[in-house]
Amino acid sequence: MKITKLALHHLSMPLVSPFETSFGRAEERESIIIEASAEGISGLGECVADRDPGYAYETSGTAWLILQEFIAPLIFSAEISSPQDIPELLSPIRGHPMAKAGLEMALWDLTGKMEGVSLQAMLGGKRKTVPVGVSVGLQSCPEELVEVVNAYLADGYQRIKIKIKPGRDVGDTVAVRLAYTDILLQVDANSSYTLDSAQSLLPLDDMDLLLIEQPLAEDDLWDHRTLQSSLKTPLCLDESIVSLRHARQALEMTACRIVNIKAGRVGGLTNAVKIHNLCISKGIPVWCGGMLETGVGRAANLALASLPGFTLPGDISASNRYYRQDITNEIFALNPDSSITVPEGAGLGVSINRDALDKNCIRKVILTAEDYICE
Ligand code: OSB
Ligand code: MG
Repeated sequence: MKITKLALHHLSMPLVSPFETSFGRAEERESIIIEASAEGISGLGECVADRDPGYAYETSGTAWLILQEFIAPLIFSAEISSPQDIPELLSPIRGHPMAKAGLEMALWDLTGKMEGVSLQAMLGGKRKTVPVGVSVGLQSCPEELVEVVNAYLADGYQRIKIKIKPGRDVGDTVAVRLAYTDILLQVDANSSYTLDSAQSLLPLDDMDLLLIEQPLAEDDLWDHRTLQSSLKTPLCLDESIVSLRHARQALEMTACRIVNIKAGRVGGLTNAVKIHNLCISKGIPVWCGGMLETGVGRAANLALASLPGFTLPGDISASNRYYRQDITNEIFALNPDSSITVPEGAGLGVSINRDALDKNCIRKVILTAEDYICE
């Protein structure tokens, strides 16, 4: 197929409650929704880069630039036979995985709609529902955190992840563990420790955690290996796994025992599936991370998480945990068994609520093949 039009919508959406991590506090979530058109059909993608470069170096601003100036011309000049060709097609652009992943998602959706096949089926997922948990941001004090966790447990979430940072780690975790001795519990530090300061995390090793996520720097596989060797609890890498090669090297050196897979972080669903396949072959459990996605990215995460290697609950909570009004007509709700149902419609299986999209849009651009190709 030949892509003839790309529409980019830069969104800023109010979160139902502020989300605080070791890298900052957010009351809104930015994203870029990408609509790619060919043969009168269009597909949706979501670029998960946020306003600030706190989680990763990409931002909604850098992704906007890269999409317009570098990705769009490559896409318009190519004959695309499968979304799986996108990583190779975009390989002349170094880095910027979230910008690439957003575009690739739109082509998965478009292909699925053209062929009448769901993303789940295209990726090879089978399960009708996927187990999910909730990621709980830093609160003002441990007592407040326990109250927030209590409310999510009451909603039906059966796995809790809490954010930690230096000075807000053991105390917070002990408080939740003492309040709820039996729940599935894990922590996420978002790269806020060094090998030295991570010594303060050693008491967590006796709190029956599912995993400790990304304690050390993004570009530091080696010190994760050292830390993992001193812990019984599995380390799980998020930020550090930016490619299939990093995943392979992390597993070869036992820098972690579990992998968090986010399509945005690794340049798209094609690469995400490859990392999943590698982890299965090595007996490493994986789970699907989240980036506070809208219904568009959430639909993609559900399809991905339905693959057989995703054996731990994902950070794919119900729509109402994030947004009062989402931009899709489909709203994802939590099932009583702490799962969410995978969409079955063609492509992502979701449609845009235009009013909601426009209401949250801070800038928009429409790019056409003629704008770029001079004949
Ligand atoms: O580290 O997993 C993370 C949100 C934004 C950026 C990074 C992370 C997160 C979350 C929330 O933990 C996951 C979600 O519910 O979408
Ligand atoms: Mg994380």
